[in-house]
Amino acid sequence: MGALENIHKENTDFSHLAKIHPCLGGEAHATFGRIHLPVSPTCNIQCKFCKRDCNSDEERPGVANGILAPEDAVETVRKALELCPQITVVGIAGPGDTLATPYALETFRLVNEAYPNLVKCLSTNGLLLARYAQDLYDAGVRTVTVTVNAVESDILSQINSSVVLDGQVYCGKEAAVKLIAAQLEGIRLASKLGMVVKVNSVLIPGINEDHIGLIAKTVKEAGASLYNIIPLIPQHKLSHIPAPTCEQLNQARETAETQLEVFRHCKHCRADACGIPGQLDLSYKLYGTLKRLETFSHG
Ligand code: CLF
Ligand code: SF4
Repeated sequence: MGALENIHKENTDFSHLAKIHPCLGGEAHATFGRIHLPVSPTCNIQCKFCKRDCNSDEERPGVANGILAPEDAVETVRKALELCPQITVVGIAGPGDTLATPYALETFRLVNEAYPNLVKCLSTNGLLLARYAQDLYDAGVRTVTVTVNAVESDILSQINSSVVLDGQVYCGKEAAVKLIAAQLEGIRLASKLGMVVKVNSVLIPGINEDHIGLIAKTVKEAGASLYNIIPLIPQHKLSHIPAPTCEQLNQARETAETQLEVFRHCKHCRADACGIPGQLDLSYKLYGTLKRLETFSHG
C-alpha cells in the first residue's frame, strides 16, 4: 500500500490519471483496479437495448447483485482495498443512471471524505450531467463517462424510446433532441471544470455504425478526451439486431481514431464490479451477501 499511496495522489491532469486509471487508455488497465458501488437503482431514460436486471451470473453492464446504500459505501471500499490493494478508482456506473437519484453524489461525498486520494469516476447517460457537474467536481469526481449513442435525433430515436426530465415524459425524436443537447452541454461543462471526459457508444449495426465518426468529432469538440466503442448485446427491443462483428467493431474504432483517442480494453463491467478489469473479479466476494432485487438498470 505504501507505494500505492503516492499513486493515489489526486490530480486532474489526463496523463497522470491515465497512469493510474484502468479505463483511460494507458498501461494502467492491466495493473490497477476499480470498484463499482451499485448505489443507483433507477434510470431516467429508456434505451431500447437495455434490460436492467439483478443477478450474480451475467457479466454485462446493467446487472448487479443488489443495491448498496450510500452509508455502506465507505466500509465497502475499505473491504475492497483489503481484497485488492491495486484499486485506484472508485466508480459508480449504475445499475440505473447515476444521476437519476441522489445516491451517487451522496456516496462520492462520503467516499471522498474517507479516501480523498482514490480517483472518483462516474458513468452516466448525461441527461443530468450539466445540472450536477459542479456538485460532482466538489465531491471529488475527476473522471466522467457519458454514453452517447448518436448525435442526430433521427438516429438516436431508433436507439432510445423516452426521456423523463423534471417529471415530464418525452418520446421519440423529442426525447432524442433533449438527450443529445443535455449530453453535449454536460460534456462541455464537465471538461471545462477540469474533469476528464470519456464517451462510450454502443455500436449498433444498421443504426449507428456509419455515425461513429460524427459522434467522435462532435464529442471531441464538446471536450471529450477519450472514446470507447462497445458492441451491442442484442436484447430487449433490439434483440433482433445481431451484435457487430469484429470487423465492424474494428472499422468503427479506426474511424473514431481519426478524431479522438480510442480505448480498446473495455471489459463491459457489471455495476458491482471489483478488481482489475478482465483479470481479477472479486465482486462476488465483496457483494455476495447483498440482497437481490427484482429489476433495475444500468448507467
Ligand atoms: Fe468504472 Fe467506467 Fe469509471 Fe472504468 S469501468 S465507471 S470508466 S472505473 Fe472501464 Fe469497465 Fe469498460 Fe467501463 S472496463 S465498462 S470503461
Ligand atoms: Fe440506457 Fe443505462 Fe438507462 Fe439502461 S440504465 S436505459 S443503458 S442509460
